[in-house]
Order: sequence, then C-alpha cells, then structure tokens
Amino acid sequence: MSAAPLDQPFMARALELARKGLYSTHPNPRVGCVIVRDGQIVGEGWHARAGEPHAEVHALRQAGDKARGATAYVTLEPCSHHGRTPPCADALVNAGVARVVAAMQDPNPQVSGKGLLRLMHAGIAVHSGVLEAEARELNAGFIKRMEQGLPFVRIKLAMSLDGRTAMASGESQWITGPEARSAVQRLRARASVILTGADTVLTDQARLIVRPDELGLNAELTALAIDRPPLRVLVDGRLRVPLSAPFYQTGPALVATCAAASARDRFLEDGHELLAVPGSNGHVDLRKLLMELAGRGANEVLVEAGPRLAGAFARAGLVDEYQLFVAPKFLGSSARPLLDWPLARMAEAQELEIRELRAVGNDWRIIAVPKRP
Ligand code: AOF
Ligand code: ZN
Repeated sequence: MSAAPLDQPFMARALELARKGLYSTHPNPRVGCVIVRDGQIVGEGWHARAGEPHAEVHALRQAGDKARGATAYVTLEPCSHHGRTPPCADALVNAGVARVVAAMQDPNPQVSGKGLLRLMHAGIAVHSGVLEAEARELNAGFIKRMEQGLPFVRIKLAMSLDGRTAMASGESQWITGPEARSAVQRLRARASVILTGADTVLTDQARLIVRPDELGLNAELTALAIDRPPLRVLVDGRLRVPLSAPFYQTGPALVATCAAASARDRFLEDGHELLAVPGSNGHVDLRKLLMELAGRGANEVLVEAGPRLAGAFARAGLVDEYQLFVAPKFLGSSARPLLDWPLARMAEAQELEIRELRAVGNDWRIIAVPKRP
C-alpha cells in the first residue's frame, strides 16, 4: 500500500501528540495516534504512562463509530502482544479501520512486524515509514534499548565562554542562567535515569532531583513528569559518599559500586539500593552498569557528572549525545577541565557533529553527537 497526499501532515500531528508523553511513558515508548475519516480528524490519542492504554485505544475511543472505514496514523507500529494492555492491532481490526499508516516498525522483539502483519491478514491496507526519522528520534532510547540492550546516554555539560566549569575554589553554582537550568530540568524529567558520580555529590552537594516549578511545562505535563520521577543513580566505586549527603536525604537512590558488599545493609536500611557492578581500581565498569540499567527498562540516561566520570563515559565510547550549555562570562583561571580525557595528538581528537546550536536565555546550547570512526 502506497503513501497518500495527506499522510505526512496527519503523521506530524500524531508525532505532536506522542511528544506529550516525553516525560512520562518510561519504560514504554512515546506514541501518538490520529484517526482520520473523509479528510477529517475524528479521534486523537497518546500514550501517557506504562500500564495505561496505548495511543490507539485513546484515539479509537474518541472516534467511536467513525473509526469504521477510517485511516489510523500511528507513530509506532501497533502492538500485537498482550503486555500490560491488550494488542492494539486487534483493537484497530475490531473497530473496522480500513487503513493503517505507521511511522516505523516497533523494535520490541515481541512485536517487530507482527502488528503490521496481523493488520494485513485482517484485510487492512498498511503503510510504514512516514516521517520515520522524526519518530526514531523521539524514541531513540527505547530503540537503542530494544536493539542493543543499552540505554541512550546524554551528557549535560556547562561551561563559561573561557571554557571553565568552576571557580578555582570549586564554586560552580550557577554558571548558566535560569532558562538554561530550566532546560536541564526538562532533560532530567525526560530521562529514565539521572546518573552522577561521587565527586559531584561531594563537591556540589548535588541532589539531582526534578523541581516541578522549574520545568516550565503546563500543569498536565508537570503532573505527569513528577508522578514517575527518574531513578537517581550514583556511581561511587569506593563508597566515599556518606549516607548523610543531601543526595541520599532526598529520596531513594541506586548506588553502583565495585566496593565489597559488606556495606549493603546500611544502604538498604536507609531505603536505597546498592548495586554491585564489576570494576577495577575502584572504577565501576560503566558498560556493565548501563546494561543493568537497560535491563531495568531505562531508555534514556542523563549523565550530570564531573570531568572524571563524564570523561570515563566519553573514553569508553558510551555517549550518544552531548548537550553543552555555554554561559557568556569568563570565570578566569581554574584547572578543572570539562572532560578528563588525556589525548596526546590531534589525530586522536574525538570528532563531533553539531546537531543544534541555539540561544537559551542568555546562554547558548550546543547539541553534538560523536562521529563514529
Ligand atoms: C502501541 N501503542 O501507544 C505504545 C506501544 O506493557 P504494555 O502493554 O504497555 O506494552 C508495552 C509495549 O508496547 C512497548 O514495549 C512497545 O513495544 C509497545 N508500545 N505500542 O501500539 C502505544 N506505547
Ligand atoms: Zn499497543
């Protein structure tokens, strides 16, 4: 079945709906659906939270009888499996939809193509691949987890125009302005996991929480964002951070360590979880940690860490995206680099591709992705 002239604008609307789930669908993908009959939208839906109805179900409910003979636009192949909810492919068949347009196949091995096949076998015209690049970008984390068993890793960094990340004294709050900090709050809220290291928690008294009043979102999305906050993960290979640190006092956290397990009970008593990860010289094996987090359903991990931990992620080739906030000020001399990454020759430099450069308040944000050799 081929594309029709209005497929793109209707899919664009379905993607707009899917984006409403940016802060809340974890571990599920963000999905939107539009039902169109005689050129008119008769139903719209989006997936809000795991365990709740999928996008198609909301849209079909709104469309009611008008779904018969209609076209359904879905940003992800309708599911064919019984998960927390019944298969959407069956719901579309039962509603008498005549045509289904999907942006992309579902990378979930439980579905991957089977949803579209089920629709075809029921005599429904099926087309996939409309605005696929946009749909893939929206769920890059879910796709990477399904395909590679690893989450999408985004590192947030902030520096002054003279490339400093702190004063010589270590003081670093705040380099960027309120708009940039609000953007960082949204990066936190969309992540499944916010990950940091012992250095940051010890020197900055970091808590890594989502603050609803700083999100800059409407009431509906704010409520969804704070209802299922990201898991806070502390990488503390040698268990240097005391339980009295503000990080541990702000709610349950997961601490990943390669230290002896004898400390376990004291974390459990405080409501935290201690995860033993293999490592060497007091350094946790970050790839193994990420695999463990993906196993727990983490799609996107936001790393907010100092130069050593951020550098370790970079060196290991585990970073998918850097978001660098640059403040228009000079902080003067200080030794702290952005990333601890000893490279001797220009030929060894990590090449990046800049995807976006835009003003955020008085600061600038650069989104860059590593060029893979
Ligand atoms: C869809 N529409 O809106 C979403 C889909 O446990 P469940 O029942 O919520 O199923 C989760 C899986 O369903 C998820 O891993 C992905 O494959 C698919 N998500 N599918 O047809 C939706 N959110
Ligand atoms: Zn479904």
